Amino acid sequence: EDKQRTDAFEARIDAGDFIEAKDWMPDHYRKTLVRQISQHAHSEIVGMLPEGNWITRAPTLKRKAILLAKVQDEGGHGLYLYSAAETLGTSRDQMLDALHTGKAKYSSIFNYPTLTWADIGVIGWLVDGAAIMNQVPLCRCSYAPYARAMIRICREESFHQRQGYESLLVMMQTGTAEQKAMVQDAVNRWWWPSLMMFGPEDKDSPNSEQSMRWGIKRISNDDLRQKFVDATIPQAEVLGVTVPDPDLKWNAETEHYQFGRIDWAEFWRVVGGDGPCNRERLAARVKAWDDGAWVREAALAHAKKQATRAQA
Ligand code: FAQ
Repeated sequence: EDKQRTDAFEARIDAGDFIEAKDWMPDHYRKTLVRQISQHAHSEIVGMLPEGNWITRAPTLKRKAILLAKVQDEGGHGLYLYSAAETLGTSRDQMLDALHTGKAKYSSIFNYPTLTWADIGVIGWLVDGAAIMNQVPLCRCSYAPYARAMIRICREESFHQRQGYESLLVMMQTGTAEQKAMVQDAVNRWWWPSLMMFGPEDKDSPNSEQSMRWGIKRISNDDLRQKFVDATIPQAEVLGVTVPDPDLKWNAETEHYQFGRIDWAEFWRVVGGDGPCNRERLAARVKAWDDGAWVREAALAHAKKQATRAQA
């Protein structure tokens, strides 16, 4: 019977149908989605930390208001994504427990420090830029609740990317020599980690083949990374910065930029928990959870009281 159901499911996927929460799906499809969506949600929530670090030090009221709104959006993205994952039968408590005990991953990029104000602009430009490149195809993910969440998220990410690029343009066009150097230094530190956001090369990506077949991922890690480099280098030229890659060159035949070798040892070290800020990020999330215990207890006590009253 399962074989029949699986065949029917595969046929729907091949026909370009979207799968809804109550539809039958293979266990492995469900597991893959819970893994990817929950890790995506964790990335949004952990991703608030590097930028949150600069809210109190933003240089003007305008920049502070923008940054506050951006970080708040990220909290919202995390919540839509946790909700999308919950439709697959997992609970928020289970997902958070997996994050807090180090079992669930979140994007490697958020384990790097934000050393100067220019990092905030560069995160918008490069990190949100990479996020959009990866997330626009997810708006067509075969699992409909995830696809729907991604539509709204992508609209907001696009504002995030632009605010970052605009703040860098201001620094590069009207800033002091010191401010310009600060932007270049931030680009030097964030360039390679941004390319790593797309995940391992296709040949080393254990989940890609099945996820592509099921329409969970629509474009491969390497293809998205290439699209990102092709889109970003002209933007770097307008900005007046260079990327720290001596091997970068335009290939007129393929009409793509060729880029140098990514340090995969660094990538796996950071994914494995040993990046510059992994411990600090996880400790901040665990502390926030522990500090919020009284709120959860109060909410439960209130709900119980309401229920008893409704019965009486
Ligand atoms: N970091 O077989 P694959 C944002 C893991 S954007 C850490 O290729 P898959 C917005 C991968 O999980 C960032 N781990 O895996 C924002 C797997 O391990 P597992 C979040 C990584 O799933 C901006 C193993 O390596 N975006 O937050 C990374 O097919 C600014 C093998 O890899 C998303 O999550 C990595 N970079 O492809 C917020 C998008 N790459 O799970 C604040 C949705 C790979 O088997 C400020 N996710 N791994 O133990 C995806 O598109 C996919 O999951 C990929 C990975 C492409 C990330």
